[in-house]
Amino acid sequence: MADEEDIILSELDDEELVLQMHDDLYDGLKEEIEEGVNILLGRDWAPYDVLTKALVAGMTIVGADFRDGILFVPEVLLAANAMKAGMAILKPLLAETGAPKVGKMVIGTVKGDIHDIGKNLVGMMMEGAGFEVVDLGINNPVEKYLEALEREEADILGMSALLTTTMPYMKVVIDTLKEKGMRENYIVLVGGAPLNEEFGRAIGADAYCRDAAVAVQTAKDFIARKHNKLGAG
Ligand code: B1M
Repeated sequence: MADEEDIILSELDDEELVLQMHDDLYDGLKEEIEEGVNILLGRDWAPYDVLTKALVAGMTIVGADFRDGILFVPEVLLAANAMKAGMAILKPLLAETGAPKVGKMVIGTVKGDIHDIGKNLVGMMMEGAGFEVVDLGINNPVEKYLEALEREEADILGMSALLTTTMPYMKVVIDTLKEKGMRENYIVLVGGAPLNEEFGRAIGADAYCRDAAVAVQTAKDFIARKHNKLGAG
């Protein structure tokens, strides 16, 4: 049987290559992931398909084995780094050039939470759809969100949380916006693996977004409604 070193990625067909990329992501092989992404792009794959079918699907496998105690933090970090390297190649391709900006979003992962892959992906897809994105990074306290929203005159606040222990912090941010009389100034979208629609409603967000594509569509819908309202008023 061929061992890992014998595999020449460019000689695999698309299906084999995608499966191999899932393995390489699992093993945290950054250079192989970069090579795989470039090969698929060279075969005229749409950047979004490379992202979802090769990278995000691979990360789902990593997630399951992390949950089941088969993989541990150091391995998952390596996988995350490989994923980010692949995403970096796709980023400029997902971003439309010269499109008029349709709105501005401030996005960040909430306090206590350092997961940023999903948030980065949402940011990339939003930029690709013509939004201006201000990325606050990870571990954001409420003050940082509020300060950025005002400074940037943003339309949308996006919050990400990947832990059941950090998702309640989204309510802290929304409640503070309400206390300061700022809530109505912003469209608040939330996302992250442990959330659901019910949670989004319960904390007073405008919408829960299951994934990056839904985030883009939801943002577009809300911005269109905002413009209609302004036009009517
Ligand atoms: Co952590 N981790 N992790 N982790 N990690 C999870 C979340 C976990 C579910 C794994 C598991 O047990 N199966 C589990 C949480 C369990 C729970 O809360 N119930 C967990 C845990 C426990 C932990 C630690 C506590 C582990 C430890 O230290 N013992 C620790 C916490 C650190 C902290 O934050 N304080 C920790 C650490 C880490 C790493 C650092 C090793 C690494 C993060 C690296 C990084 O992000 N730079 C990591 C990773 C990679 C994961 C998993 C495996 C993958 C997350 C990911 O990137 N997914 C994850 C397992 C899982 O989620 N299944 C896990 C891919 C990404 C594309 O999907 O982030 O869901 P996702 O984003 C999607 C949607 O959710 C949505 O769109 C995105 C794209 O489609 N979305 C939004 C996300 N944010 C949005 C914002 C929006 C809209 C949509 O705004 C508008």
